[in-house]
Amino acid sequence: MAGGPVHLTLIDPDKSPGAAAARTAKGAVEAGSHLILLGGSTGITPQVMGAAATAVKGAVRVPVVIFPEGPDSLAREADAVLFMSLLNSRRLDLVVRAHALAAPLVRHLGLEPIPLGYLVVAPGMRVGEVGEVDVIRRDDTNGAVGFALAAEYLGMRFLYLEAGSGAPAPVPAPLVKAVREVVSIPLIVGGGIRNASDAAALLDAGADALVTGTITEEEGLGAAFRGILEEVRHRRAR
Ligand code: 1GP
Repeated sequence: MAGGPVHLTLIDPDKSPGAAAARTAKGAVEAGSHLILLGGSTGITPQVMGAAATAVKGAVRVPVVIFPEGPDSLAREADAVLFMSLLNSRRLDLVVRAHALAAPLVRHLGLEPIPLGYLVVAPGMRVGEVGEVDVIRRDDTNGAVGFALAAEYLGMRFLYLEAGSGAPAPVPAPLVKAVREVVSIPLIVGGGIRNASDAAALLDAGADALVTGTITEEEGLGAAFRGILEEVRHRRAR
């Protein structure tokens, strides 16, 4: 992407409501994160999402984007929403039908929809289970490439490779590299990124954006988080 890779901080407004979300966002942006994603829990209400978005927007000047769990997680106080198809789900609603129900609400709320293909790689964690996903095996580069190219050919603007929140290891770098070699849309990679060496391997494989969530929930904005940001920052400065 122009200017080099970016980092996205995922904050769960159920675990970090309102002012807590704003504190995390402020610290993350001060450390160099480029965008705040709000989401992560099932059953979030528009009120909780709206309060978090308002608080975060009051604290930082970066885009605030909803990582949706369904129409109930949408709130007009955010800037945009990942308008994402769960490409390898067995649930038709998560591939496209929920989108037909949510689209008029996205329009009504004035949220910018960001067209995105969401591809879950093993282990997949909770999203793999709840989303009834046929996860991409960690060595199945051909499978990942097929979905990635299909997403691009369908006109999706971004591809998100997800190992699942809290995954013991991120999406394998060779899989990211194989996808990078064939698609031209930006690659977002998340799930299980815990330290600078995870970040370095994924960035060197061609990730355009890294998403972290669990690390700030469990370890705060300490050395590991800053190490990840440092890997992103020095690739931008090159
Ligand atoms: C989840 O990819 C994100 O959708 C972030 O994952 O919580 O493991 O950082 P972690």
